[in-house]
Amino acid sequence: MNANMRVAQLVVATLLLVGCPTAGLSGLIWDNGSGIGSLLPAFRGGQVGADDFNLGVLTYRIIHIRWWGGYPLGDPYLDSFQVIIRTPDDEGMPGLPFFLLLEGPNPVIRREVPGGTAEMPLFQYDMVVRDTVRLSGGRYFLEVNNAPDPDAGLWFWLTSDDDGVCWAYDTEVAPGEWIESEDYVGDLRFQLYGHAE
Ligand SMILES: [Ca+2]
Repeated sequence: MNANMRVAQLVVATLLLVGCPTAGLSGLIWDNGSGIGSLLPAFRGGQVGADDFNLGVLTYRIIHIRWWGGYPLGDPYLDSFQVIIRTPDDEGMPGLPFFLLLEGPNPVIRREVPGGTAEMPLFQYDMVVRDTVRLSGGRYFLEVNNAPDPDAGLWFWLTSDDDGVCWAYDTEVAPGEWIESEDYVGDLRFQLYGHAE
């Protein structure tokens, strides 16, 4: 290894340590983030959403999660995100929590992005994963909720297309159960960054 390579490694390591949410971001390992589907909220107020991803056969360390959303009432409030990675249950639905990535040690950076309207601006959210989150190959679910308390306001997760499938933790049709989206279809818009180990 020559000196230039050492410097380059040091720069990369420094970027990771600093955790800048946008600079030096590489290692896209799951991409549901390229498009914008319907601007209509994918879920009813208070519902929690999740979508699946598949890492194939390799083991990955997840270092950064990015997702997009907005506020149907047009008034961004103080976010309080809970981000959870779940394994599938026996029926292929979102199952037990595998990693709970809470807001406290994982501050979420919010910034407005093009594509919204004056009444409903759209936002990108970036979270540096500070814990060691290592996922062996296979299928998982990413759940993101933002203070799903109607008194705190409403937040919705943008979809990335209009024909994919996502899941909602239902509060009305089948309380306490995950249901597969049928009436409000679309993959949820998110990206995972990391590296194979
Ligand atoms: Ca999906």
